[in-house]
Amino acid sequence: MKITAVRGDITEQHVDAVVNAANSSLLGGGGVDGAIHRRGGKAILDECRALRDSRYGRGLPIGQAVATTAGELPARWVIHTVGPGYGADDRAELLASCYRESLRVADELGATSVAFPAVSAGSFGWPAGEAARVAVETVWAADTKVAEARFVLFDETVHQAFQEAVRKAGPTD
Ligand code: AR6
Repeated sequence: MKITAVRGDITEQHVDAVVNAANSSLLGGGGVDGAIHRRGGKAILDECRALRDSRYGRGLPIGQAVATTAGELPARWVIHTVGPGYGADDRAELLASCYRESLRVADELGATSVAFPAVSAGSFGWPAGEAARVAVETVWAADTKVAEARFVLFDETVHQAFQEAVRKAGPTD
């Protein structure tokens, strides 16, 4: 798998699927979530509402992932996942689960290129270095057909942390 860490805006990525750092409500919020719903338009929110009505009446649990259309975004799908807050006891396992489950959903969709944000590294309070290590190690070790994982980071410090984690993971192709 080719793994890269680029600085940019996740809503502008031309990939099969972009991952959203959502919350359990699936009804939007700030950060990446706000940007995806703003740029992607109403179709995404409509599908999220339908998912709440059908499968996730109690909300999408932390560490799980579910897909919707990508509306007006250049991608084909949005994969919504809910990261753990930094205080959670089993936070590293839950964050790893976000990436593993997102890749599992990508495989179900037949998506082979996926853009990830730094899940939990914003409102949810994770230090960039720890968030990057869990993210890159998990994606690197995943059993998946996804051929390209692109981490898209908004802030330079977070970008540097992910670049460092990718470098430590060794050559990717
Ligand atoms: N593209 C890429 N990265 C971005 C973008 C963007 N357009 N916008 C922000 N980031 P966050 P979390 C970076 O807070 O910590 C929401 O309200 C940001 O700088 O989006 O998982 C949800 O509804 C940070 O490095 O996600 C939840 O309630 C990283 O993306 C909660 O926040 C993640 O920050 C989720 O918190």
